[in-house]
Amino acid sequence: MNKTIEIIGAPSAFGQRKLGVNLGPDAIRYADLVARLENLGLEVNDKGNVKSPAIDMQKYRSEQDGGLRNLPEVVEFCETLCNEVDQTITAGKYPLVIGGDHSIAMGTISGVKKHYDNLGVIWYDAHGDLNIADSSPSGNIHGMPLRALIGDGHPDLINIGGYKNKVKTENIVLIGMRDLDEGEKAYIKEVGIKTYTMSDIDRIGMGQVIEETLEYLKETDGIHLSLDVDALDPVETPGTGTTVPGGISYRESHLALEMLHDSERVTSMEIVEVNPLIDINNKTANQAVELLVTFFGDKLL
Ligand code: B3U
Ligand code: MN
Ligand code: MN
Repeated sequence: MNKTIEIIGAPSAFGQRKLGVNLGPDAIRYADLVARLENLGLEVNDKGNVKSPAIDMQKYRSEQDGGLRNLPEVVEFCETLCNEVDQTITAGKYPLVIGGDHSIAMGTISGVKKHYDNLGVIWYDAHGDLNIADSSPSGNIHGMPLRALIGDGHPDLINIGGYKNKVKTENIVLIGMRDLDEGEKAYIKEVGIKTYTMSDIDRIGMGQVIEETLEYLKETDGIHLSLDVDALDPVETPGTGTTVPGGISYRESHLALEMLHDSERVTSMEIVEVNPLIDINNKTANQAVELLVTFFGDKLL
């Protein structure tokens, strides 16, 4: 990596219902992110956290009818993040966004996509995050960002950054899937999104999953990696809001990130859904940092 890595903290909890995920960026910083990347000989600049709308506790705890919880806050947050990411890339730096719940991906990717004609996206997650309000079982917007980036959903979500249709369905690879809602399953089949479920990973192995992913995305001019820590198995990685058993191991995740590093194809990254308030001794943030150190080029030998 010859670029400066620019860390952008995205302390959103608006996309779901568990406070603490907004503290994720600092939990990751306190696990020594900057020093550990600098130890690899890399140039690192921490931009701090983007400005978040205030959390109104009463509203946050309320039921909020309408199927899109905290919509104005999510939109405001993502617009700000989109601008920050855009500025980082314009300045020739490598954006590393640390979340924050997964709704922030609408901000990150809206900023990234301004710089690529044919952006690929790897969505490493237990979930597809392909809901629209009507198919969502929860009204939580962190279950909708990928669909909004494709161009479906509430106008305020699909137009973040002032434009729509940021990601083509044929440029997406889902890895780690094991909790898809019925509407999401139907949508994946209808539009044909490349998907690796946990059983695919078990059958062919993570090495082949990543090789095939890179081959599948060969026409893209940049790849964004959106890594939700709930892709990992909750026995090893407990500090996240919507855990699903039977996940990707910490070890398989290192392999994936090592191979993605070696490919030199991944041009931006975000890591999301670290929630220190439901973690054990900041274990999940520590793992996030270890995974990032691997992604940015540390070698076992
Ligand atoms: N698909 C469910 C659950 C979920 C999605 N993303 C997370 N959980 N983290 C939903 O609420 O949309
Ligand atoms: Mn997610
Ligand atoms: Mn998830």
